[in-house]
Amino acid sequence: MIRIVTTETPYKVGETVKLSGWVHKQRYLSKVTFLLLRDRGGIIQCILEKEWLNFRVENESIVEIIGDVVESKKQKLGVEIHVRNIRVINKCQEAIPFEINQSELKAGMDHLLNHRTISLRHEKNQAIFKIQSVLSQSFGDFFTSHGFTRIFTPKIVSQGAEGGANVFSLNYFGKNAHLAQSPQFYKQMMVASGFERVFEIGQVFRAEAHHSSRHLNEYVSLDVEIGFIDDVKEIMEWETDVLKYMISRVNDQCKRELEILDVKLPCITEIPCLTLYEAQEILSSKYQKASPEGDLDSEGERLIGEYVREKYNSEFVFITNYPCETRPMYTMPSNDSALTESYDLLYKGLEITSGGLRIHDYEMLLQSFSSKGLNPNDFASYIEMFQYGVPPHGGFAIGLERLTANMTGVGNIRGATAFPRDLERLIP
Ligand code: AMO
Repeated sequence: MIRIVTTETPYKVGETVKLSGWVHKQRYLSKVTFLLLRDRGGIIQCILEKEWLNFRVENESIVEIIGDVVESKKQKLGVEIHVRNIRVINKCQEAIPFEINQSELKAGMDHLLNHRTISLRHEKNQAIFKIQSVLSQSFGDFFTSHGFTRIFTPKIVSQGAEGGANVFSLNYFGKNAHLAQSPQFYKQMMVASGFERVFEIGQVFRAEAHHSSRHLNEYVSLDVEIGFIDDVKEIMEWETDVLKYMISRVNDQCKRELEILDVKLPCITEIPCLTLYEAQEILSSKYQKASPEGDLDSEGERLIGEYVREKYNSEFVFITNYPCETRPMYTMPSNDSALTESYDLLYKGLEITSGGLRIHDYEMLLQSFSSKGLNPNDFASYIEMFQYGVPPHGGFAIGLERLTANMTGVGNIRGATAFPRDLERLIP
């Protein structure tokens, strides 16, 4: 008999089926034992009577059940399983470190992360990572259907691509190497190699010594790079369109998960846009909040998130026109100004994306590297291609965990990361 999975297979009343999974919860009455069986699809009630009445096994053990499907209006699935046979496949041998068959996990974040295989079994965590899976899949599907090529670029690199000191170093057979901060140079190189439109879904590494609810030291970057584009607005339109598509896919494919998390996704029509200058002015006049030179800090982002929700009824806002000083060396400057053709996207007051046009002129790029105090020779394998015909191009990157955390209402980015890496955590 083939194993069926709860909620994935329509049940036929009267049919005999085989199910396997974890023993979620048991309740013993004088004439009946109720056993809730959990598998990747959800939870189903199984009824043990007569010779099975005194069957006992620890919760979280793995069992296989063969039983009859019986109509039950009280059950969400509309059916329950009357057990004909139950077999223990692998017993849970130790008391689990915290209860997972309650509506909420009642333990601190560290404890939950220390025992990740247990906390991930909770249905809210199952829902978060299923939504994350659909987000990444739909991101890829959207761009594939628009003529983009999926690329895989190295994560062991000779130089950081984002500037700054937040790079991890490693010894690469006696040479100094780094873990990639982003696929920035390589996605541009793939555009220059003739692929024109590329995307990548991959891990990147930031040696940021932050204790924060929004920073990881390893995260998944959803990257896009588009050739033959010379207006940053077009890039913002691509991002708006992919987000609309990703949200519609989650709404279609994750109804059960959204219900478990009690989450309603935003409806994007148009994303409002503020220049950095306007955002800083709003912060100063409306919230008496000073901003760092050429940027917003996390509190400023949060307040701007509140502002656009009130004013535009939007959970998203683009912030544009950052100055050259606060953007990386590859960013295209605006004509006749010290600003750049770049943007950040905030979602519920948290930056989830940076993007913009890139410099495609060789001399201008050399100049930009030098003005940031970087030696162009250290980046020669990237810079040299700009002598050989590179189209105008630009792109963006979305932090998958930040997007997932905000979408699922998880307050801390670690909750949207299966196995987070932060200042203290290297295991599990
Ligand atoms: P940036 O450095 O702004 O831009 O990163 C893009 C997005 O990645 C996410 N992110 C992080 N998520 C978790 N932990 C971190 N430490 C972390 N750092 C960044 C954020 C952020 O908006 N190459 C450019 C993108 C581009 O222009 O194409 C880049 O990496 O969501």
